[in-house]
Amino acid sequence: MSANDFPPVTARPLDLDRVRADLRARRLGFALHYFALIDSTNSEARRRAEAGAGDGEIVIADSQAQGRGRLGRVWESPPFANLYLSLVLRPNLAPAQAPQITLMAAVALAETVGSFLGRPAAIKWPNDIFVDGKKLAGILTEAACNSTRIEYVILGIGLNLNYGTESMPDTLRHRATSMAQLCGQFVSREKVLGRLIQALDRCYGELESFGFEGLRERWEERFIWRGRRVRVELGDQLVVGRALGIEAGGALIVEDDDGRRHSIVAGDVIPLET
Ligand code: BT5
Repeated sequence: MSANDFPPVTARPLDLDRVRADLRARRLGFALHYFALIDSTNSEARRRAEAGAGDGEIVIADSQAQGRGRLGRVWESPPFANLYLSLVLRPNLAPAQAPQITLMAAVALAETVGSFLGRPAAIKWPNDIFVDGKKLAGILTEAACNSTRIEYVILGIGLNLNYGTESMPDTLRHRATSMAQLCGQFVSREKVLGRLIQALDRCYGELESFGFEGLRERWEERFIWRGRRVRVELGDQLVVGRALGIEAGGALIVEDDDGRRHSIVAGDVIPLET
């Protein structure tokens, strides 16, 4: 076993009673629905939301058979090692503000991870959490809106905790990391889960009560490419310039060499210098 792999002493179910006992949250996590194995916590949370689940209910699983990323990509979800959770949110926000939920979650995740590691975690646009140049966590938000309001948002989070490099598929080994790899020791899933729910609770409350501005500043402080030159490929259009930050709607702002500002909603962004 290498220093980057970990023995399977965490091969036990999450102890949610412990999480509940320590949880200090106002709105989130009063209902924690646990599954040893599920297709995808996002799919289960959506089924529950459609059946009337309330704001703040959380679906959590020890493993996922069809964990997903964005655009149909796979989220590796081995059993007992990591956190896979999805929140049902019914925010008091207009549909145009739905992307702010994802940005808010990135801030809460980065703050939680940073407090455990004792050093900052970075956010890679749109919503990956990176430490030491490797992906530690991802967020998948799926919203159901009508013309005037958000009906619900499913906020899915995958956070690698005790995932050893040797357990990772080859495609991830050099691109992904886990809290245990970064700390050099096992990390309590219950402790991180509790702190993460509390951070989400705090940031979600802030977003609804005070708006997005404060969260935007914290997002931009952690933005991995802030001020750096990037290349953005938008279909057959190419934008080269400096990444400045994000707009309230979640678009990336890139200023090209002629001083023109572009709002990037989707596209591949590649940093041009280190
Ligand atoms: C994401 O997608 O990063 C969003 C991931 C959200 C996963 C959670 S788990 C709970 C909930 N239920 C679900 O079914 N999903 C959510 P994206 O930006 O598209 O990144 C996907 C890419 O990340 C993959 O193509 C891989 O390159 C990489 N990847 C896959 N599994 C990973 C892992 N465990 N750790 C780090 N990187 C991973």
